[in-house]
Amino acid sequence: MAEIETTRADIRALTGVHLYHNYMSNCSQRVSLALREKGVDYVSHHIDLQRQENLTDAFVALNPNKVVPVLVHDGRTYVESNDIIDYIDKAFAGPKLIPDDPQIVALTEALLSASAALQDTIKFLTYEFLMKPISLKSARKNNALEAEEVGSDRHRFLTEFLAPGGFTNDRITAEVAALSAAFDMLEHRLTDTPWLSGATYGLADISWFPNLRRAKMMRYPLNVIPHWPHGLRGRARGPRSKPRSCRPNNWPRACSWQPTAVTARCGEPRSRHIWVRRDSFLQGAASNSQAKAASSPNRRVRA
Ligand SMILES: N[C@@H](CCC(=O)N[C@@H](CS)C(=O)NCC(=O)O)C(=O)O
Repeated sequence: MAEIETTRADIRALTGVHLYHNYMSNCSQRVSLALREKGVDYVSHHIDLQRQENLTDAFVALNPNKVVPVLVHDGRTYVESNDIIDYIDKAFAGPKLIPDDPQIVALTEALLSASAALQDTIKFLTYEFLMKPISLKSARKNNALEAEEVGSDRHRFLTEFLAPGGFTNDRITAEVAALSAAFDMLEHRLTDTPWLSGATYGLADISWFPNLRRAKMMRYPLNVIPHWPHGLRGRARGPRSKPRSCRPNNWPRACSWQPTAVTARCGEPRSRHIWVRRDSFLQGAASNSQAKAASSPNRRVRA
C-alpha cells in the first residue's frame, strides 16, 4: 500500500503534486516517467543522497524508510515507487498505463513485483560497480554506519560494504546472476510483444526502464536483450510534463537523470582494479545468459 501517514503539518498542508526524489535514483526515475506520461505537472524537491539529506529528521518524518521517492498529492503521502506509479495511473487522467484487461493487470503486477524485488540487487551493484569510490567516501565522511540502527537492513548492507575487503566475490557473483536472470526474463517477454505487458507502453515498461538504464551505466552488456524496445528512449524524453523545481540547478528536466557531468563523474573508471573486476563479472554473466539461451531456444520464462 502506497499511502502513509505523515506527522509533518507542512506536508499535510501542501496542494498539488510534489515529488521528493534524487535524479540518479532509479526508483525516483520511474515515478518521474509515470508523471511525465500522464502529463502531470509537479513540484520537484531534490534530495541529495550523497549528503544524506534522506537521513535528516525532516525527511525521516516524511518517510521513515529513509529512501526516495516520496510523492505528496494534496497533502497525502505515498511511498514505494512501484506502488506510487500504480497510484499515479489511477489518480490522474491521461493515457491508461494498465489497461482493464485482467490478464494484462495480472502480468503488469507480476512485472512490477519482479522489478521491486530486484532493487536490493540494483543497489548492491550500483555501490560496487558504479559509484564505489564516491559511496565509500560519502559513507565514511558521514559516519553512515554509526547512523544506522544495529541489526537493520541498512546497517547490514553498510557493514558489508565498508568491511576491509568489501563485498565478497560469492556475493557479487550471486547479485550479478540475479540481474542476469531478470534480464533473461525480460528478453523472453519481449520476444513475443513490443512492450513488456503487451501491445502498448505501460507501467511495466516504466518500472523496468530505469533498471535497464542503470545496468547500461554500469556497462552491463545489454546485447543480451536484443528485443529491448528502443522506443523507450524517445518515450522518456520530450516535454510532456515539467517539474517546477525547488532547486533549479539540480534538476533541470524531469528525466534528465544522466546529465553529462554525472555520467562523467560516476561512469568513468576511478580505480582500475574495481572496473576490471566489474567487467569480468558482468561479461561472465552475459556469456552465461547467451549460452543458456543457445542451449534451450524454446525456453519461455514468464513474469
Ligand atoms: N522499495 C523502495 C526503494 C527505495 C530506495 O531504495 N531508494 C533509494 C534510491 S533508488 C534510496 O533512497 N537510497 C538512499 C539510501 O538507501 O540511503 C522504492 O521502490 O521506492
